[in-house]
Amino acid sequence: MEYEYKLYKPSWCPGCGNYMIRTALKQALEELKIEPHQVVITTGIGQAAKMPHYISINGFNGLHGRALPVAIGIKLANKKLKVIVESGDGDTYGEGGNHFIHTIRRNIDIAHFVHNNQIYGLTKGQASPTTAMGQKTTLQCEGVKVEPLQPLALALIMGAGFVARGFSGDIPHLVKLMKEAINYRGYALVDILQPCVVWNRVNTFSWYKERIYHLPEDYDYSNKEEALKKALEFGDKIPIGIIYKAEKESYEDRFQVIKEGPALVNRKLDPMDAKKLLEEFM
Ligand SMILES: Cc1ncc(C[n+]2csc(CCOP(=O)(O)OP(=O)(O)O)c2C)c(N)n1
Ligand SMILES: [Mg+2]
Repeated sequence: MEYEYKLYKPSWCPGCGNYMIRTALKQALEELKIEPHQVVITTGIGQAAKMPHYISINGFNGLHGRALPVAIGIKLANKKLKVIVESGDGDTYGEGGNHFIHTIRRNIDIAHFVHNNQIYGLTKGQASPTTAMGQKTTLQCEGVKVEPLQPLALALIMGAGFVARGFSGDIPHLVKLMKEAINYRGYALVDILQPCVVWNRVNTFSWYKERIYHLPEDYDYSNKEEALKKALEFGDKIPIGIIYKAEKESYEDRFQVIKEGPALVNRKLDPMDAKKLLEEFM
């Protein structure tokens, strides 16, 4: 029997973009016929990071900014699992910025869905790394005085093989992106624009809707220079879709010991095997 993911009542605010991301995630997993024992979601801390509490899925909350290292450990131990990381813009690009950069260098087989509401939601509206320069927040009352981080361009420059942007207000399109990212072998980033209806009164649903457009059918996502231009387009017009995609060898496949044979977690380990190694020192 095909599995239907159950949903639990969230503590998200009414109208929050997180609901649509959860709807898209449920649909993507069900359409790909992935059952709960085949998938795990790791998150950090934040409103976005509560995702595994509200859907019947294996989940692991790491520390703030630490969703990716947990995901890497899980994937290396059990390569058969589909590993998905969900977290906020602050969690991913701020506290977890270092892990973001170095996970891309590894190209480990993870689908990474960032709920980018351009604000620290859980902690009540401080600027995140993607909040626009000049935007007033509950903390930056004179406006933000640093330039925003460009996540898609950064991912591209670091060598990510799958870079996409979605919008929580366009669920069918987001489902397609999520399915492509889950099926991609390697690190796949989907930055999802997600209005925070309480703490970010600038980047609202209508603000995004006025600016967002779908990349055209004939857009060539294998052209990295074009992709970089699209990745940097964030103003009067904001493209959504797969911005860049290329095949790359994944991290796991670079290690013969992981690539061949069963998942590490399924191998029989006899502690006495270590005896041979210890004998050297006796
Ligand atoms: C190391 C550390 N620093 C700060 C915090 C406080 N904190 C918890 S969630 C959060 C912001 C989360 O923002 P984001 O990742 O964008 O998620 P959102 O709530 O917007 O979905 C902060 C600053 C923490 N828990 N740990
Ligand atoms: Mg946020």
